Amino acid sequence: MTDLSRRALLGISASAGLAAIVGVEPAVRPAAAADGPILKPLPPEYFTVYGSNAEMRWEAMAGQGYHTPVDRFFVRDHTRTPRIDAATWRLKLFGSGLRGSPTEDAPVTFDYDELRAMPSRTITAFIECAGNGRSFYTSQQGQTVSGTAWRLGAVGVARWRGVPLAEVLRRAGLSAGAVDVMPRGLDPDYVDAGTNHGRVRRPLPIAKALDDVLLAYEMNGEPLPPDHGHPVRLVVPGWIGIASIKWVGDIEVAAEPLHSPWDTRYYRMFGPGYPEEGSAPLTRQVVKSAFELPWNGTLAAGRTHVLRGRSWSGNGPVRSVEVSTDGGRTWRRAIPVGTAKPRAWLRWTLPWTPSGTGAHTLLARATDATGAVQPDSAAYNTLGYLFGAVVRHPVTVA
Ligand SMILES: Nc1nc2c(c(=O)[nH]1)N[C@H]1C(S)=C(S)[C@@H](COP(=O)(O)O)O[C@H]1N2
Ligand SMILES: [Mo]
Repeated sequence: MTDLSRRALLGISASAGLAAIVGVEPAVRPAAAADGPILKPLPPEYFTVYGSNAEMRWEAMAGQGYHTPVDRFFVRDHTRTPRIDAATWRLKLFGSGLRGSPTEDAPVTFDYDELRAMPSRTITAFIECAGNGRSFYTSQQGQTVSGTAWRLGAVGVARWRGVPLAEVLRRAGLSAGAVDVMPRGLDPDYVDAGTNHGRVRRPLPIAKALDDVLLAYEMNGEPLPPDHGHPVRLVVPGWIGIASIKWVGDIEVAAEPLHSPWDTRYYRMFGPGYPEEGSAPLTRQVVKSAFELPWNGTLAAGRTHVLRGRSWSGNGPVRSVEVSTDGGRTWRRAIPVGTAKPRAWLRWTLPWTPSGTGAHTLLARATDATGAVQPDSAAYNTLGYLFGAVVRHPVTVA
């Protein structure tokens, strides 16, 4: 039996069985046979697809406004996008960090309408995969790393509306002793090399949880789309994408430190120079820049082009950007477009009149408000996280 037909059979029998016994639609519907892992269209002019992950082509941001439209926002699914019915969905909170220590079997619950009725907040923030830029460890530094070979398109900036996580924790009875919260997704268990790691979940320290984290139900003014976490996801500004758990079903709140494979086995630095168990769990993203140009694209000779790009950092706003059009020999200050937002990017431009024809290398190097500047090379780690070095972007002038 093929994988597809097996999935189809399982899907049909599971839904028929549940409907017969319970008589209601389950909150998480089995995937239809025709669905790929990602549900939204992935046109090749906007995306490069790697299985259940889809990277935005940076030229798709050319001519766009500040935010990344949903139709070109990258998707990173450990397994596949579940279809979740907001009407039957419940958010469950439990654990030793809540008053009365409610258990997983008898949690505090909120439904979708209750969440939407709470005071809301809207923020503009990037979500970026910790592995964004991973392919450059190999192509620029000659190093072998494992994981999806992203270029720079595993990042997007959206306007997120939702309830501050702090508000929900307070209403659930947060106690003074809480140290960690652990949101968990409703997508299928993640199985890696024969090991079932369970549902995607990652602990978040209470200080960050109470600071600026959102339980978001809207993205760019629309209900959260299925691929980006419908009905509700976390948005953890400035932090690596895995912190922003999609399709949140429950949140454990604990008076002792929590762990999961996503803060022990993954999303730490491993390799030479790091302890056996890896670095501390990764939190903030590093400074990065990208041109709104195709990779290896062609620019017309003999005229002036306005180069455009965007730079961002998990430490705060980007302060300045320099651009080199001669492979890094000379640098010019890029012209900011609008103001840099603290949790998102700075747009910039620079006119360039190429001299001669042939291969050219464009570089952009940003400095953020903390003074952090993009280095020439990134610290090697076996899983290829946090590639923050200046990227050498090839173009042909013809
Ligand atoms: N439940 C769940 N949450 C998840 C993931 C996942 O596979 N399952 N992927 C994480 C990772 S690694 C990233 S980079 C972001 C990607 O968010 P996006 O797909 O909306 O761009 O979601 C995070 N949240
Ligand atoms: Mo990620």
